[in-house]
Amino acid sequence: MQTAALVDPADVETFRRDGFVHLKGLLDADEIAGLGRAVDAAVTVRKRNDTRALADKSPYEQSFIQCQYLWEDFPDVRPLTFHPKIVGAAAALIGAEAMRLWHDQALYKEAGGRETDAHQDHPYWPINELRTLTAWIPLVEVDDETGCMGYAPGSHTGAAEYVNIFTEPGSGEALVAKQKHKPVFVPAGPGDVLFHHGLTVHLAKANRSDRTRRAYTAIYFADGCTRAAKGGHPSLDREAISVGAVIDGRATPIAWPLPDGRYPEPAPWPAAYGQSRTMERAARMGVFPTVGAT
Ligand SMILES: O=C(O)CCC(=O)C(=O)O
Repeated sequence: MQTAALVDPADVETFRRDGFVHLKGLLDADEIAGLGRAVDAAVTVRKRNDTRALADKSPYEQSFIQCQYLWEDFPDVRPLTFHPKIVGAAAALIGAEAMRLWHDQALYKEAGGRETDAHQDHPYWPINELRTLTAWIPLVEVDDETGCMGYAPGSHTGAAEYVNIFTEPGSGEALVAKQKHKPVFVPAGPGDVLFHHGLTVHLAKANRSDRTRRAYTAIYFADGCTRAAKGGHPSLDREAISVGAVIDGRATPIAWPLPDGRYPEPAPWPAAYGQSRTMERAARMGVFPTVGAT
């Protein structure tokens, strides 16, 4: 049985008060460098069919290259997605005995990439309970120039609001304007992990540098959460989780503590996904694994 990563009680308090916390040096620099190479290799393969220049992408895609569920088709990424220090810290922050993975993703903001519009994550997810959080893991130094994250302190205690950052660039501004506190921008480097609650209002600066801002994120939720009525989501629909049911499918495995200390095995993506135009395009563009890839 793995033991909980030691998280300073002051950090837990900060997370619960502000809705985000910066854990500096949680991972060893050499270890994160190796894991970063595994993510790079995965992103290169996933994006092999996407030859578009930044200017030819949609505004949403100009915020970052997004590759989700990387742990499934790239086993070398699993030690990062299921890192006991990261998921153990997530459990301590949210106050859970066991955590499940919602999904992981690389978010690479290209040189010249636009800002990430402000939003809350939870409204995108059909999960009833608010026991969700994201680990945002920089693979390079990330600052004002390259596109660091910003969080509105205390916003996780406010109302949930859906912001359509996918097709309405700039739509996050109204959400920021409603917050009691302005976003605090947080430079961070390899080895650090930033955690934010599913309801925390957050955004990221544009990348004004000539380098890619490489970041990797994983979203976790407390074991026992249930499916909400709103919308669909591959993390649920692939495993036919019905509304109101506990979310316990193979797409959302226990991430901490790892049963028998072993990484979970992914489930194949249903063939129906390959037939949906939207999903087929997402797989071709590298956002999702291709059907039959795992
Ligand atoms: O990396 C970014 O630019 C945005 C990240 C984000 O929105 C998230 O992790 O929820």
